[in-house]
Amino acid sequence: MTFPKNFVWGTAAASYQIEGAAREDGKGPSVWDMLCRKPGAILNGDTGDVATDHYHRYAEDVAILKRFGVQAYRLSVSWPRVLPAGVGQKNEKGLAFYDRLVDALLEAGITPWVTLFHWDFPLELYYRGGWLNRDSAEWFAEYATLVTERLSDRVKHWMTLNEPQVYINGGHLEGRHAPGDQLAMHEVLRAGHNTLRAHGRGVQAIRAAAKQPCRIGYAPASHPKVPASDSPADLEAARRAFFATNQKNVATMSWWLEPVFNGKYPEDGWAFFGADVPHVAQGDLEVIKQPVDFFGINIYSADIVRATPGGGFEKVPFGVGYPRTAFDWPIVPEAMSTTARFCYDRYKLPIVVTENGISCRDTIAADGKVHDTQRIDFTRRYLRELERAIDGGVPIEGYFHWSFIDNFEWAEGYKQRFGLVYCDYPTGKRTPKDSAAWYAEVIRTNGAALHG
Ligand code: IFM
Repeated sequence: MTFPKNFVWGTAAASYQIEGAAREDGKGPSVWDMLCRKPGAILNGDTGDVATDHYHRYAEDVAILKRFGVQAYRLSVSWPRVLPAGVGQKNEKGLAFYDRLVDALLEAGITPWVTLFHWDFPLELYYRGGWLNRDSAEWFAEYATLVTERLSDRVKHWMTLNEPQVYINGGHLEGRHAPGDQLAMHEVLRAGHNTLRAHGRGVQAIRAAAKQPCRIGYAPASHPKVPASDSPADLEAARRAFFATNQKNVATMSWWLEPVFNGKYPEDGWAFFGADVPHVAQGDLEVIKQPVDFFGINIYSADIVRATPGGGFEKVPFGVGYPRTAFDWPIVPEAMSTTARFCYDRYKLPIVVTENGISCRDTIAADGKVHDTQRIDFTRRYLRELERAIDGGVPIEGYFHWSFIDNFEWAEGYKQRFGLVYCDYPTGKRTPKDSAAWYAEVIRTNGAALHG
């Protein structure tokens, strides 16, 4: 059977999406706290003020993870909770929360995987220019050092940034994510360059401050491309489409991968963005290209792509009634196998699926349970494709289901439920869904239950 013996089965969540306690124990505001106060910015005027109240209920949450045999939990640290102004004065109570959480996880036999930045950028630093300011890379390094000094006696798995494409594109170009800006392309690319520099400085800071050997990764979003047929021409077309930088936004791959893994911006993107490309100071690319230990990748939907005459590619429209999630994202399980394959072929780093999951219109049924058969079916299909990639020789070290619990889905507020555990927001009551028990069995059998 395919999943290696030491395969890591995990779940994931992120600070602003679950913690709540937005103004407690000395936490500073983040850009998301700010955006949530802007009329019309978030569906139904929802905010992360309380979210799932994980800040207070973390012990109960860890007990649920333990009950379902989850081996690893991917959490993120809230930068303004530990450094209220982003730099300078640290907040002891904020750091103590992550001590408690990490200790509880370890005591439950669950390995913490810590992401340093999952979008809750300190508001005070936004007022100083945010990612547009070159100093942002140094601010991030200061924060990374603080967290590493505090947690690395217990934490051995680190990720720097989650989905830079999404917070730079959504937050700085489209304005639907925090900080809600709609900047010119040259400014968007400048913010992107600085966040890439922050990644590099973050890796350096973790390595310098870690109290024991550790593994460091990066967790970009993916924009998977799946070939329309088994033909080699379509496969290569999908690969070219996956790595192409050819649209007037930054929701692409190579722009975010080539500097990190190869120390250069992709040539097609550099030509495509023309006068808008960022100023690259001497030494920047060396800083960005730090050796990392694994390639974290978040995988959800995909485009279907076919070859066109002359070596081109084009998207194939989804047919009428094609299966979709509650978010309306097309369900394309082959996204797993092709994305893992393309990333490994090009960068030769072990892969960890740092996010994968589905939003469903879950409800509590008359029997008090949540029968989320669509989530089970989705996850089974995606995991089988992951298995196919492993069979094909791609070293895949782990899988983190997004998400452990329903949570604040950014501009969509609480409408989209991604959890294995249902959260009744008015009361905070947790109800593990059928998928949680199913996933527990997948973990217990190291994947054999996918075929049961
Ligand atoms: O909820 C988000 C997460 O914060 C980042 N990746 C995608 C998820 C689902 O949209």
